[in-house]
Amino acid sequence: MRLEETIQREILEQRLEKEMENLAQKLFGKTMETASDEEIYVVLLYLVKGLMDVTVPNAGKKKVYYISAEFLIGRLLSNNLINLGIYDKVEEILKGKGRELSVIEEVEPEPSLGNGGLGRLAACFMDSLATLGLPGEGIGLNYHFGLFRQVFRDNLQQAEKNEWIGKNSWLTKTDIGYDVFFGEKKVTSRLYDIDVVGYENGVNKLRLFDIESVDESVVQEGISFDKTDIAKNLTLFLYPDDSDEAGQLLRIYQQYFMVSNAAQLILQEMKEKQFDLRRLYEHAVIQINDTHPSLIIPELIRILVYDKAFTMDEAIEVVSRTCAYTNHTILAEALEKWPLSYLEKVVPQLVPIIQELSRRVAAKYSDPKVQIIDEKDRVHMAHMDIHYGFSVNGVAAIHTEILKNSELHAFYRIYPEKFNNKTNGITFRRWLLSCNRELSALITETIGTGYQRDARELERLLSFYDDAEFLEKLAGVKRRKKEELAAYVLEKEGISLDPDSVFDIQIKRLHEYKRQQMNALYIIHKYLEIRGGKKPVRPITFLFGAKAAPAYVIAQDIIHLLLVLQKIVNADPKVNRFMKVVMVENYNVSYAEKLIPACDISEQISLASKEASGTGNMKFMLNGAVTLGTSDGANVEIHELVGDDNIYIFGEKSDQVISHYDKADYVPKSYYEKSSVIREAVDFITGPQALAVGHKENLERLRRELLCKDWFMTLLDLEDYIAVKDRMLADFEDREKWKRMMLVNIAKAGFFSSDRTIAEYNRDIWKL
Ligand code: 26V
Repeated sequence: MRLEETIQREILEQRLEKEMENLAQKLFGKTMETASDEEIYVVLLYLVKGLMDVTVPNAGKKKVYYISAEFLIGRLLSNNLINLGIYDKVEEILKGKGRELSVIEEVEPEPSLGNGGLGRLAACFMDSLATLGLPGEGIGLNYHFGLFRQVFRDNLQQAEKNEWIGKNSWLTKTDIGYDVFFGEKKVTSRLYDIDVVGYENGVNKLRLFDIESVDESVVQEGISFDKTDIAKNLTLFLYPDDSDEAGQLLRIYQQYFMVSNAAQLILQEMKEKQFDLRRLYEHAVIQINDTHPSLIIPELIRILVYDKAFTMDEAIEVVSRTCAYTNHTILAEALEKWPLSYLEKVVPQLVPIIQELSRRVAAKYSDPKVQIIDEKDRVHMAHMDIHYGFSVNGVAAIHTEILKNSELHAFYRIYPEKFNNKTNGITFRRWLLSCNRELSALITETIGTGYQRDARELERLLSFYDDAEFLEKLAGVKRRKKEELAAYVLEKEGISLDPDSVFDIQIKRLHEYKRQQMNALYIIHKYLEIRGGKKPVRPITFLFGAKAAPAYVIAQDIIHLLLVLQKIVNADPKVNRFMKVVMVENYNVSYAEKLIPACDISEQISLASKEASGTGNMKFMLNGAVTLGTSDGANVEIHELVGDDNIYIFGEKSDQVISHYDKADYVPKSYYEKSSVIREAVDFITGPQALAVGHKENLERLRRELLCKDWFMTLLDLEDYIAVKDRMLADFEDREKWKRMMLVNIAKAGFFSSDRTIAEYNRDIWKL
């Protein structure tokens, strides 16, 4: 820091305390000592917003617009304090007034504007863009309730609405708004901004569109509501249940609303800056985050042709040079294909454009696999992105290879130059500095602060591989985080945990391909072993956190099984000294921030080829957990980085799995019949103990699914999973070996900083 900056910082720090007192007085007529926790939170909110207001915006000749239906930003207070460089000072000032910053942080409602990985990635990218000083904006929707709040009743998941926008929030209402037409129907939007401040750098904006006519009172029980009244419900929820036609239509309404606003915002900015629209691509790059914003392509073409006098050829050329597409999944059910008739109903003005785009493709390529409109009159959104964008990227090395060699092979043959890989990353500000202050303090004390700017510097920790004192401190931090989590779980879930047990954690969206059910079968297996007299050397704590889409029946059944196991295991006096099961309620970003630092075993057990990347796997390794995983997504790159000795890999490889699908030769029943271990575990699901606690219908359906379908091949990998997990638990007892594994995982995590990912996007795609 230069002298000038040091002086400025001192002045700022002296003013902070005064400013906080002033705000408390002005807003509540109280002092910092007498204000409530909620009031102090509001004081800090105003303080931070004020500071961000006077921070220099990142600027440049070209800007990236990251359009995404989800930005799972989580709570913002502590991150903003860290990025502004005032966390420690504010904590100290509060301490002087007898207050705890960690307590105040808990007051903040969490904005859950995402389902999982894709939305959380977008939030990490916002942080890294700002930190790298790159001009960029996120564009999305201001969902009033975000993702549902999960409550457990009768061992089943119930969904409730999740309010997060209070009188005081991070949102700043702007005077920007646009008319958006759905055919003849018109709604008027309103833009809200959230400032995103970089780590000791400038600010960018997250721009969330809303409509003022939204009526929160149309939500009846749980999260059900009349899906047809767009003016009232358009931005109420994130991805409402789309199992029926009304739900799917609402989703198209949301998508078009998002991109129409985005297009108008971008074009207005071009006009204000007097940029030549014919060179749009020199000033703007639009990153299409999965296919939810894909309608931006026909919408921009429509505006350029009808309002700006471009020919169709010219409009297509300009738009294609501006838009880039990221693929986040190969799951067929998640690849959007909208019936043309739905688009006719919602956005008839786009239909002729989409038809023209499709005609041009059909005239050039006869392969049915690459058509935009298929023979059933469905519009393949990803296909439109690939033909009419300049870049297609996957999110981990193996995922991009699968795109090129199988899922999108027909496209790869046409456009090999468009395909590129951008392995995901996470922001170390949230997933290390903020959620694990003890670990970051230890790292700083050991190798200095350089790693906070350049995450690769974490590798310097490797020189402490044989340093018993350092390894002991590392284990001490883990122990402390496990104690903290145990206290929190006791308070929230009413279950007491033993911090000396192994903490085995699987937290992620509930989906069959992620195979929480395989972990459940392991738990049953362990339970039966213990009942049979084979006790583990050390108790094991199995922790889960997961929400399931309300319409996803088998996912609900898996949650039910986990809750039933929780009841059975924790109540069994013969067993509960040796194992505990906890499915935490309402898993979200804030809960993740408590679970991840406390983890020993990171469960990343998706069926190989199905998890595009995963990002939880990165957060866990960064916090010193060891991965138990399949060769899938970013696990493959973690494996390459840490080497065979510091990770536990099991299960069939992705090419074997893909070949099972091609040949249709996987028969779960044969695995059941061959192995008594598998049989006993599967049969337990509908055995007398489970039925005494759970519901017959759910449990029978789940067992039948595993035996007769098992689309994601749980039984295929189960025996290998059990063997490798048992070996891992045995290795945990070699404490010196385990601490070294922790060290190597932390030291090698630098590659997974989203600063690296964003630098690569910029180098290869955006060129800002
Ligand atoms: C979407 C849907 C929507 C409708 C019904 C079922 C379904 C199932 C899956 C999805 C996934 C949407 C895409 C997604 O979230 N992908 C995740 O993106 C992360 C960030 O790149 C990545 O780490 C995860 O592996 C990937 O699953």
